[in-house]
This record gives sequence, structure tokens and C-alpha cells, in this order.
Amino acid sequence: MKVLGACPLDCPDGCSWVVDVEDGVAVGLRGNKAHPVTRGALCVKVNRYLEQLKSDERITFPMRRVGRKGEGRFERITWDEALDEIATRLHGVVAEHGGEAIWPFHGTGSLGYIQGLEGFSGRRFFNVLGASLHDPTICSVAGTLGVKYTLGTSGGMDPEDFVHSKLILLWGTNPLSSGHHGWKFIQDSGAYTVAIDPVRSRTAERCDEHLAPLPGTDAALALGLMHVIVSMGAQDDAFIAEHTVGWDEFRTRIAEFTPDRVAEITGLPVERIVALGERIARTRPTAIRASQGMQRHAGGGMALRALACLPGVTGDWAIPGGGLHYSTSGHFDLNTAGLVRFDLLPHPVRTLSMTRLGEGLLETEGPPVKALFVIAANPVGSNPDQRGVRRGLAREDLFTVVLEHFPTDTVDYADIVLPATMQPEHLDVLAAYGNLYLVWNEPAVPPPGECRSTTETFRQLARRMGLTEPALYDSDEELAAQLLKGHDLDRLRREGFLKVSPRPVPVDKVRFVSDRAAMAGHDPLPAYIPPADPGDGLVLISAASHYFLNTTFGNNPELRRRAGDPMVTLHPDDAAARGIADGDRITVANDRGSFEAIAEVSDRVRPGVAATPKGRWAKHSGGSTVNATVAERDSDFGGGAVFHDNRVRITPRVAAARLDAVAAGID
Ligand SMILES: Nc1nc2c(c(=O)[nH]1)N[C@H]1C(S)=C(S)[C@@H](COP(=O)(O)OP(=O)(O)OC[C@H]3O[C@@H](n4cnc5c(=O)[nH]c(N)nc54)[C@H](O)[C@@H]3O)O[C@H]1N2
Ligand SMILES: Nc1nc2c(c(=O)[nH]1)N[C@H]1C(S)=C(S)[C@@H](COP(=O)(O)OP(=O)(O)OC[C@H]3O[C@@H](n4cnc5c(=O)[nH]c(N)nc54)[C@H](O)[C@@H]3O)O[C@H]1N2
Ligand SMILES: [Mo]
Repeated sequence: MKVLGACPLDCPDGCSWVVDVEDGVAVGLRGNKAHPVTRGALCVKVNRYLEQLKSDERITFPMRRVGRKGEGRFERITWDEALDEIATRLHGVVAEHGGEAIWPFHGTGSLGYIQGLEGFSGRRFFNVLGASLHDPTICSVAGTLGVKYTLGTSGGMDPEDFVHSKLILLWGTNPLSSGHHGWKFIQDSGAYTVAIDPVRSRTAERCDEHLAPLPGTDAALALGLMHVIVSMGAQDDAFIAEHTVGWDEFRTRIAEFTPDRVAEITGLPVERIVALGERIARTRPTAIRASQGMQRHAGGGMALRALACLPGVTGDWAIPGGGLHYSTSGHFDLNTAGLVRFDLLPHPVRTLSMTRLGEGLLETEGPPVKALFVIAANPVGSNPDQRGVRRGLAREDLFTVVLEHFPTDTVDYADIVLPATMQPEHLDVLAAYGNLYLVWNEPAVPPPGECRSTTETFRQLARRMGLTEPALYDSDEELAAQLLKGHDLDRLRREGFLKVSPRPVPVDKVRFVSDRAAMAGHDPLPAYIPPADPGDGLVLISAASHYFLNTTFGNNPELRRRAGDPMVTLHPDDAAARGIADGDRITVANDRGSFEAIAEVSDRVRPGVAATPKGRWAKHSGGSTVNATVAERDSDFGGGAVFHDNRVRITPRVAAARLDAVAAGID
């Protein structure tokens, strides 16, 4: 039997897949050939999904902590015992501290609207209890707002339109690792491609040209390119007059960013900036593909805002194959309000920011967080300030419930662990964020052991707590029907995917001057906001690993083997200055924390920059990972995370050990 499903991972591609089932067992998993983006292929990670599904490491029954928090020692308990204990603890927390003392902490382990997605699944239950809201700030919010302020929607170009593009800028994006199905549209276009990335990524290797600016300087570069275009008189005056707001003010701002000044800010040769500006000026249509990586900086929101303005100056927004593709989420018309039902909240409640978990657990204002639910998230591995997160999770008076597949670094801190279903074991529906397809996931096989889906877990818990709100007991199919109101659910279910029609972009006009940005307290014009991490170390970028998906798959033996040891790449000049050779053991540190790695000396990174892939498990890596060095600091818009705005000191490990010895007086 073949069952149509959908990849749940946090990746722009939103693939449709086919599960081969024999006697109730999943024996094969393939990309759906009919899906225009998947085109029959999965990826290096998801090719191993069934290994994960059947892994001996899978958590298949509820557990209660018996060791200290963080130790990861548990005993098996029954679902009845687990539900009783959770219900009793939650009643107690609500009675003593109010519902806001509960934090439902959702991650991006599954992008399914029914079982996962950053706060949708289980939210009805938390609404009835009056729990705090969870703001999923960890991934894309700064850029999303930057685009929204400019275009009135976060939805950009349909990547299938790249086929018409003549020039494509791959700006702070690495699709060959972080969403390879999107690359095909770029390749098929035959366009001239330019990568803009401090690191010569797999994608940059394949482009016609590569510019490596200093991290966090993209807004300045974009303004500088517009300076070149305007100096040539190549702006599209007709488009500007009809479809934009605030040109006179913006033109003055652009004039401030001369190629010389931009060369100084970005560390790029002035000739390269001028040459790229001239190329854009004479090439219609020009498309920009930018993604989340480049906005993990102090000025990440402004960077995307500046990028969204560029096609407004050239008029590309009016031409098929021109414009900006950051995310397509804004194009989906889904009834999320009907799914999540914030109307069930007894009163307005506070919002807690995902990226501020350490602070939220240790020093939040208002009622202290007394109960934490971690759903499809692994904050010890994926959040900034690993040490702070660990200290928060170690609080003895905090009651932590983790719904998981695997014994992650976060599971080690749980009071109760609940076994969760994986994608072929539950129903779900997803909307891609890198194309315009809805995808349906039909359950294909029964869950192993006592695993339950997120929705079933919260239905059971609601019953155990005696909650009477009928909406808490809707079935998964009812939830899907409510979410998809107005869409052809039967067709989606039958065919596995459905393309939605794009909404107009920009909505109304391109806002060079944005009232919404001004109302939120920002410069109404696109501006350059420099990196904010103080110190004079190297800037450490920790972007997507080719082999892991955030920390998901971080425990897969074959993918760990292929990824090798945790590596940090640094430029030969920076390595020499520190007495570091290729293959040396190194310590990477700053005032927040440290981790150990192996040095890779290569000119893949520009001087001043180091790079390491994200996604390692701390328990496999000597107890800490790159996120021990990352600050819990907000980007400019929306409180986004600043993973790549991170300065570190890199030293040979032997020398570090010797320094400790000297300090201890034993050398
Ligand atoms: N294999 C794999 N795929 C993934 C993920 C994964 O972990 N592994 N993660 C998924 C998730 S959650 C997301 S959000 C997406 C993210 O997808 P991408 O946006 O592609 O993600 P990153 O790899 O973080 O960043 C892309 C590139 O931006 C560069 N970059 C960093 N800082 C700057 C800067 O200041 N300026 C410029 N111009 N470039 C910069 C990095 O060097 C990197 O090569 O990918 C998804 N896909
Ligand atoms: N240094 C650094 N850190 C980063 C980033 C970076 O660029 N650099 N990127 C950040 C980004 S973009 C993101 S999106 C975050 C992601 O951070 P998280 O949301 O914490 O994502 P993961 O680390 O993949 O952990 C997801 C967990 O969910 C579990 N899971 C998957 N599906 C289900 C399900 O259906 N039910 C349940 N109960 N559990 C499930 C998986 O087993 C996995 O352990 O990481 C961020 N961390
Ligand atoms: Mo993400």
C-alpha cells in the first residue's frame, strides 16, 4: 500500500512523500514524483527518516524523572500515572499562580498545523487554562517584519517564476543545503547567479560570482547597490511614481551610501560593489532569493527591508521573474484563528519570547513560570544562551513536561516525558514556506509502543483535568477541516498537495517610507544597523548543517558519521595569527560560554569570520555546543534571534589547557 504524506521538517520545500506500507510496517519512503517541487527526491537527511522512526532510541512510553534535573535518568510509568501527575500539578499551578505561570514552549520540530508548528497544536487547551502566549521568535520574525513593513505582506515571489529571471542574487541563503528543491528553479532559469555570503557555501561554489561581505552589513550593501543604480539614472521612474511611497526621502537616504562608504562597512572592494550595481541596473528581470540565515543579526529586519526595496527602485516588482523571494507564508489563506481559538482565553495574557527562555525561566516579570511544556522543541540544543537555559531548566520548583521522539539534551531536564508520534503515524497538513503548495499527511502506520500525537495527548489531558469546553475534543480531521475552510480538502487529501494562488505583491505599494515601522518605533526608512556583539574576536556564523535539521537527526548514526567531528572553519590568516593549524583541537569561547571543536583552516570563510554548522547534541559534544556562546539578545524587529551576531575567541586547545594550569599555579 502507498500512503501520501508530507515531510514535517522546518525546511522551505514542504515536500510531499510516499510511504510504502506492508503489513502495517513502513518499508519505504520516497519523494512524490507528481509534486512539482519534490519531483521524486527527498534529501540526505530525510532519506534516513525511517531509520529514525524505527530507531532503538525512540521514546515509546511515558517516563518520570528519578535522577537530578539534567541527568536524564527516568523510570517507566503508565499514561494514567503521567496524566494524573500533570493534571494535579497544573491545577496547583493555576490555583496558586494563575494560568500565565504555564509556558507552552513550541518549537519547529514539526511544521504541521495540527501536531506542531510553533504554537498551534495544543493551544486550545492552553487557552482554556489562560496560559502565557509563546512568541516563536527563534527563526524568521525579523526578516518577516522587514518584508511586511515594505510590501504589506510577508509573501514574496513564487520561486517557480525564477524561470523568467535573467539575474538571481542568492543573498544570505544556502539552498543546496537548507532546501535543495528550491535550487532547481534557479538552475533551470539559466540566469546569471551571484552569491552574497561571508562564507563560500555549497551554493556560493555553484554561482557565477561570489561576494563575501562582513556579516550583518547587508542593509548597507543593498543601499550601496541602489546608490549605483540611481547614480546611473537607471531607476524605474514610472514604477516609482505609481507603485511606491516616500521616494524623495528614500533617495536622500540612498545618497548617503556611496560605494566608498559601503566598501568600508562591508569589507568588499569598491569595484565589485559598483560592478554588481551596474549589472543589476542593466538586467531585467532581476530576482533576489534571500532566506532566514542573513537576518540572525542585530540589523536583520532592516536588512530584509532594504532588500525588499531594491526591486521597487528597479521596477522588478512589476515583471514576472523579478522581485524578492524570502518566504511564501503570506500567500496561504488558512483559518488559523479558527484552529487556535484565542477566543477561548478567559482574559488577555502575557507573551513570552521563545529566544528568551533562559531569562523567562530565571527573571521574568509577572508570575514566575512554574510549568513548562516543551513541544517539538529542543531548547538546550537550539536556543541561545545554553548555560542560562540549563540553569533555568534546572530550577527545582519548575515542573517540566517534554513531548518527544528521542532523549534529547532537553529531555534530560524533564519531570515527565511523553512519547510522541512521528509523521507517518499521525494526521497533519502543512503549508510550505518556500513555495505555494499545501501538503497533506495521511497517517500510514500505527505508532510504536504507547506513542501519542500532540492532539491526542491534549485531548486526554483535558479530559483528565475535567475541562468541559467542547472545542478541546475536536478530532484531527475536524481540526483540519476548520483550518482548510474554503479549500478543496478532498482534493488535497486525494492528491497529497494543492497549489494556492499567490496574493498580489506588493499589497498596494512598496513602502520606502513605512508608517508601520515608524509606529513600532523604528526608522521609517530602510537603515543600516551595525552588528551589536561587542568584542574584537572573530564573528562566528553557525548556519545550517548539510546533515542535520537544527538538532533533529543529530542522533542519527550515519548522519553523524558523515558530518564528522564538530568543526569550526577559519581563514588561514586568522588561523596563523592564533597559532592554529588545520585539524587542531580548539576551544571557542566568549564571556557567555565555550565549546570544543576541530579547526578547519580554509579560505571558504573571509578573514574576520569563522563558521560552524548548527545542530549538534551537547551530550555528544563534550557537554556544550555553539549555542553556549550565543547571546539571548534581540534583533531589531520582533525580538528575533541573533545567532550569527556572535563574537568568539578561538584558541588552540592545548594552549587553553596550559593557561588553566598556569592560572591554577601548577605549571
Ligand atoms: N540541512 C539543513 N537544512 C535546513 C536547516 C538545517 O539545519 N539543516 N534549517 C532549516 C531552517 S530552521 C531554516 S530557518 C532554514 C534557513 O535557511 P538559510 O537561510 O539558507 O539558512 P542558513 O544556513 O542559516 O543561512 C544561509 C547562509 O547565510 C549566510 N549568512 C550568515 N550571516 C550572513 C550575513 O550577515 N549576510 C549574508 N549575506 N549572509 C549571511 C550563512 O553563511 C549561510 O551560508 O533552513 C532550513 N533548512
Ligand atoms: N547556533 C544556531 N542555533 C540555531 C539556529 C542557527 O542558525 N544557529 N537556527 C535556529 C532556527 S532557524 C530554528 S527554527 C531553531 C529550531 O529549534 P527547535 O525548534 O528546538 O528545533 P530542533 O532542534 O530541530 O528540535 C525539534 C525537536 O522536536 C522533535 N519533534 C519533531 N516532530 C515532533 C512531533 O511531531 N511531536 C513532538 N512532540 N516532537 C517532535 C524532534 O525530535 C526534535 O528533538 O533552532 C535555532 N537554533
Ligand atoms: Mo528556522
